[in-house]
Amino acid sequence: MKMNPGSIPPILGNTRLVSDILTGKIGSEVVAAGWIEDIRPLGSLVFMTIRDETGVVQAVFGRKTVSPELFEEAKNTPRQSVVAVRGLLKAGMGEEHPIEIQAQEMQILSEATHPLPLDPTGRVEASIDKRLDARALDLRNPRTMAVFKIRHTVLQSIRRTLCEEGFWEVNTAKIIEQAAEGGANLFPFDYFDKKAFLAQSPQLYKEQLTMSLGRVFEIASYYRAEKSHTTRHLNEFVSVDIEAAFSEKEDVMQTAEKMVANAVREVLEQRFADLETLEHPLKAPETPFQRVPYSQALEELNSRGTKIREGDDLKDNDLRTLGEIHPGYYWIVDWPASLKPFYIKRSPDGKSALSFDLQYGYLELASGGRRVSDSKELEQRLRDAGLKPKSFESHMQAFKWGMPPHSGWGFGLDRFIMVVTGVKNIRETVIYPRDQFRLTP
Ligand code: AMO
Repeated sequence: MKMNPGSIPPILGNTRLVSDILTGKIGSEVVAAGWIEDIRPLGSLVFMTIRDETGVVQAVFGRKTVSPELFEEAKNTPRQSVVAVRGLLKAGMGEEHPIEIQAQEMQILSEATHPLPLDPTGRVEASIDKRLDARALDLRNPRTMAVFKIRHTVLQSIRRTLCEEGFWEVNTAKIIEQAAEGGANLFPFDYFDKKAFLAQSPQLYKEQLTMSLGRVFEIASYYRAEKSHTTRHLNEFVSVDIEAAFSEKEDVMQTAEKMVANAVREVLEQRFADLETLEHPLKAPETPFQRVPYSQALEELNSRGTKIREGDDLKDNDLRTLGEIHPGYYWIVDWPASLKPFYIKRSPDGKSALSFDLQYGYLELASGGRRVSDSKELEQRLRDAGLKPKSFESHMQAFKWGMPPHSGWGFGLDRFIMVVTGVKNIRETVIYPRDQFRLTP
């Protein structure tokens, strides 16, 4: 873009992206707009690094090439202020900045007020709580930004894979009257003259949709009123859910494997620099993932000294032990029917559930299975689970209108981002996480 000498044009559009400037022609005039990361006065020069979401560029202000006022301003503008700097591109002096801007003019667009709550360059480490309290500023830290750029790529990849596999993307209601996953962890609120709840999962809706759309997926936030204050639980989390008509559990397990493998491959291809920023040695997984029957998991645990019996659920410690034995992706399959929800179909002998959990080491990433699709069987399963079929009337009626056999799963996106980015706390994978103690920002 050609500019009148001595003026910075209105900063609009993408003409100012640092990534474009860094690939610009030596001698051309550019305007860099972003936040000041660093200012280093060195004799008759001031070096200012300007960062935006695409990278960092260095502007050099020379005592002899700019006015004395601008030279002083360049030295004294508070770090993290938003500025626009106009100048000519020239070859840089150091290795770190092979191209830099010989500054001619600067506009301060918004001055940062110091002291800031944290240092977004990451040189001074801050606790997760401090970072979350100042999340907008924390996102300027290249490490934090890398997590969310990777999350973006994962989401794009997941959508692409599921669309290629013939799934339709849908959006179902999040304000609901009836629990899908049992009543214990619902968030209730007043809905005009009724009581309503926030959805725990799209379970009932996605199953209903298989009778028309066949294969559906949804990526959305869900809400669970659990007081589990751990590094892998949130009260608002994002789940990728699929449901597929005329599918066995093995079919949808393969869909999950494809989705995971594609997402990791695309992150390796497209987000290499972000993985380097995070110092995370991500590796492409081999598919198929190992299938570990629940009974084998019990044997493995018992052989390691854990006393666990058929029918017991796997507790945190058990999953940690299993994670040591199986450090990557694996499935735990054929759970006892008593440990799985009413909508999961039982094996022909009635003992086990046609179900699976996808694990990454100790971390449960997904769960699902073949569903009950017969209305009488569903009614019985509700009663067995101590639930009232009457409360599920609107769901049950769909099962009388021709419900195909179907299978599906729910996949915790935030937990998967932990795996792909290597961060250890789920709060780092969500821009504005919600837990028992956090409602802001
Ligand atoms: P489930 O309750 O196992 O299954 O949830 C599916 C996946 O969602 C993730 N997840 C969570 N992530 C963060 N914080 C939480 N509090 C949280 N709760 C769950 C986990 C989990 O594996 N309707 C079934 C799925 C199905 O059968 O299709 C369901 O909701 O990664």
